[in-house]
Order: sequence, then C-alpha cells, then structure tokens
Amino acid sequence: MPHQQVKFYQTGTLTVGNRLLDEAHRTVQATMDRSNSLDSGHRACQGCGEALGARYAIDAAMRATNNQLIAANATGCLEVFTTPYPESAWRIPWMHSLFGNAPSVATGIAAAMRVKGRENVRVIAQGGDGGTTDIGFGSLSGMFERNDDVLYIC
Ligand SMILES: Cc1ncc(C[n+]2csc(CCOP(=O)(O)OP(=O)(O)O)c2C)c(N)n1
Repeated sequence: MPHQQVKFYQTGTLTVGNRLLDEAHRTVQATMDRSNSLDSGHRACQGCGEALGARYAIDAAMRATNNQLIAANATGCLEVFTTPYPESAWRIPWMHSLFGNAPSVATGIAAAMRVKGRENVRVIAQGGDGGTTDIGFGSLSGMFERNDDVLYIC
C-alpha cells in the first residue's frame, strides 16, 4: 500500500510559507486542493481539539457546498482565538454573534440569502456547549421550531 510520511510540524504560514518549500518538505496543509477554512496564525494552542474539530467540519461543509458557505459563530473560545480584532483566521464569510444568539443570527443570514435568491449558499452556526445548551437554548429551540435551513454545530 502506498504511504506518505506524516509531518507533524508546519513551516511558515499555510498560505505562503509552506508553498515556498520543496514539495517534499511541505505539510499536507499546503496542498492546493485543501479548502482551508481556518488559516494558520490563529491563537489556539497546538493540538486544540476545538480548532481541529471546527476546521474539519467547516472544510467538509465547504467541499459539500462548493465553497458557498457562511458561518455564524457564538461568542466563546472559538471566536476569541480565531478573530482577535482586527485580524481573522477564517477564510469564509463569517459573522460573530452574541454569546446566546448564534442560531438567530444564522436564521437571519439564511433568510437574507433566500430573499436575494442565493439558494445555493448554505449557512452554518457554531457555538460551545454553553452558548448552545445554556444561554443559547431559547434561540436554538426557535431555530428548530421554525425549521430554518441552518446546520448547527455545537
Ligand atoms: C450575556 C453574556 N454573558 C457572559 C459572557 C461571557 N462569556 C463569553 S464566552 C463565555 C463562555 C463560553 O462557553 P461555551 O459556549 O461553552 O464555549 P467555549 O468557549 O467553551 O468554546 C462566557 C461566559 C458573554 N459574552 N455574554
């Protein structure tokens, strides 16, 4: 079976540095095919489960939607480490919501896309367990009650 040595380090930034290296020295992150929703340079710790989970989920969603994707993100660690003002590590249209209203914001984005006839644009909302099942539960419940066309990821 063909195999490829896995490299656990990253040299330079994903967008530029890796691609300046010889192909043999680039990490898998540098492949041009990778959709790369969450860029390097954010402030999560190495190996942060939330950063990896979010990136894998959004990368998959980008592939599934042909990159026609907008995300709403509740206040929480994911928002804090990816978007220290005035920077952002997200490479998709991304909107920061309050701690408790990411589902409502996502609903609004989906409604706006519907009105504009952009039915091919899909919407994702993401939040931590607190933003989802504690302070945000009313907003989430409303989203399900209305059967809004949003994928919510806790
Ligand atoms: C109304 C309101 N109360 C409190 C806060 C402070 N606050 C910001 S993030 C956060 C906790 C987020 O926890 P969780 O949703 O589980 O996400 P995590 O950061 O763990 O990923 C709190 C209490 C806030 N931003 N807004």
